[in-house]
Amino acid sequence: MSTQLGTLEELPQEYRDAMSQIAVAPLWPQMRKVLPHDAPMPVTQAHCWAFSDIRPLLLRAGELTPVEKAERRVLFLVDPGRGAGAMQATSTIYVGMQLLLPGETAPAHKHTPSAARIVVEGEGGYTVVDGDRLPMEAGDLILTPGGCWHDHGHCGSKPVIWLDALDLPLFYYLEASYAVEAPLQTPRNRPDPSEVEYRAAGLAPARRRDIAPPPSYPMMRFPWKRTEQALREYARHGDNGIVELDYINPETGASCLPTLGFTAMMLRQGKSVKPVRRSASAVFHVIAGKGHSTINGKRHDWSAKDVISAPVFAAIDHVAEGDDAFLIRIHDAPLQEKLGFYEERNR
Ligand code: GTQ
Repeated sequence: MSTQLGTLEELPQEYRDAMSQIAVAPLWPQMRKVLPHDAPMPVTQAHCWAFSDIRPLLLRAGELTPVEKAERRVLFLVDPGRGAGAMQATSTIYVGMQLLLPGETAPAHKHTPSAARIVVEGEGGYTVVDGDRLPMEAGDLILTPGGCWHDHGHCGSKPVIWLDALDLPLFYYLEASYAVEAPLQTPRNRPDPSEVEYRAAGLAPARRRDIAPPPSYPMMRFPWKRTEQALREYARHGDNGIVELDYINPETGASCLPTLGFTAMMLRQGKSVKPVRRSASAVFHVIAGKGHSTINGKRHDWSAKDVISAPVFAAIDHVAEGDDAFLIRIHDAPLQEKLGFYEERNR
């Protein structure tokens, strides 16, 4: 198996010019770059963004730029492997920290990419998704799937900050990304489906499926309180392995969004967790606790509200220090499964 397939430089200059002129190029000098042996060569570099670094700059954005002007007041997290301005934390995952000040609203829009929010700080924020008003409490996961109208508001008294996660890089690359704007929605005067139709795990409304098929996105809000409770019980009575729960569509059991997966994790204090190497890339958001993750040999220390990225096939060890830690892993396994290549490898 050759690793070197010939270079562009060894070809005569006049031949290279002739190719450029008619807009063609030889594959062989670039073949190994696009088809490396045995495993991909990720561009993504693992990184840890400390919330304590982002917060002051985000609050400053609140002074510098009114929300009316910004539409969405967000600082997005830039993969160091891609460099300045890259709207990617990994190959497929965009994440940003969004700020809404008391009394502000972010106008309604819908777009082709799907999004989800994880609430980081503050009380009184809400997102209206297709007419349902979803309260945003710390740690809640709020979905705004592609094609669903959403606007944000804030009736509390202190700044609200949440983490946005979108499959924007994929949609942008597909030349499929665009948004449609609209005025604020008038929310229905009832609690959201997580409080009504899907109040308890394993229960879903009985429907005449022939005339009323379940909605594609039946539940848009996953309250953190319930998730934490479920993780703690699972940790107490589960098989003592890795304590993880996937966020799923309660009607179908499929991932809660089409391309992005969300997995709640509990790390028991002092215990090292070494998951399999996955073909999916990941972004971890720390809900509570502190610890460190060694990713491909490099240690990243983290505490509550921080964000850590990991490239595809990363070897990752997590350790929670002091107390149990809770994280949400955002990943692209659902996309890879749909495309038929999701893979896990032993280390
Ligand atoms: O809140 O709708 O970070 O449309 C990027 C694009 C947030 C949003 C982002 C968006 C939004």
